[in-house]
Amino acid sequence: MIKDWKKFLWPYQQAVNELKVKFRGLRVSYLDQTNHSPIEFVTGRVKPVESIEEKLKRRYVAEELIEQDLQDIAGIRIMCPFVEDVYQVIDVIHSRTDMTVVEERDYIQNDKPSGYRSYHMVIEYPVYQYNEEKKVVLAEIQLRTLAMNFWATLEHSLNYKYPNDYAPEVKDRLKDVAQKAYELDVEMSEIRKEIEESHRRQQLTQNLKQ
Ligand code: 0O2
Repeated sequence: MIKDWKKFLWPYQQAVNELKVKFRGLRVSYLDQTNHSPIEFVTGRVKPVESIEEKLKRRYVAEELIEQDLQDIAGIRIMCPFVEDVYQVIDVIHSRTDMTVVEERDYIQNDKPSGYRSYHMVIEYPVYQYNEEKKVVLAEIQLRTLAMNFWATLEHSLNYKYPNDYAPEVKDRLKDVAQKAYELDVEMSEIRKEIEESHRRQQLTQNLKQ
């Protein structure tokens, strides 16, 4: 087993720190330059050692394959106001030259059996160590709306406290809540479109009057 976890996890911690700064900076830049940021807030974490060990065991991952098989040791979460914003940020991530997308899972269009929705991207991200040696680590970026985050956060905390203790009816109710959260997202997007369209029409009328 890995003896020096601090040393092993350093590049992952560095990746999380740098990515948080970059995506939070992007939000500030959007707000400075436009009237809307597709990023509401950003969080990040390095997977705790106990969770890494549990996942290694559960998936029968050999220690020498840990870096390529465990894609979420470094995890970034980007919360977006609207569903369209999630896809906008995905495009931004694809266009970046400082990270490379190697895998994507769209759990927004294809929700999980639990009702969970988010967009997952695995990226390769280089960090530079004291001797200027470059180390490329994998990091998982989860993108979701505020409504998806509300559901996932509460469901995760319930599952963490009472693992696998749900009766089937409770699972169904949780799934139902996830669907309602998604309907809120869809409705908010429609309202936004209508407001933007009405604003556009007003501007057009004003321009014609001038
Ligand atoms: P944490 O604390 O958020 O990191 P696996 O990791 O083996 O379960 P896989 O295929 O590696 O599965 O990854 P997957 O399913 O694409 O994504 C796993 C992560 O997505 C989870 O990480 C959660 O963050 C989130 N997730 C997936 N399904 C659910 C769900 O039903 N409810 C909630 N709340 N989150 C979900 P971790 O490691 O479980 O937790």
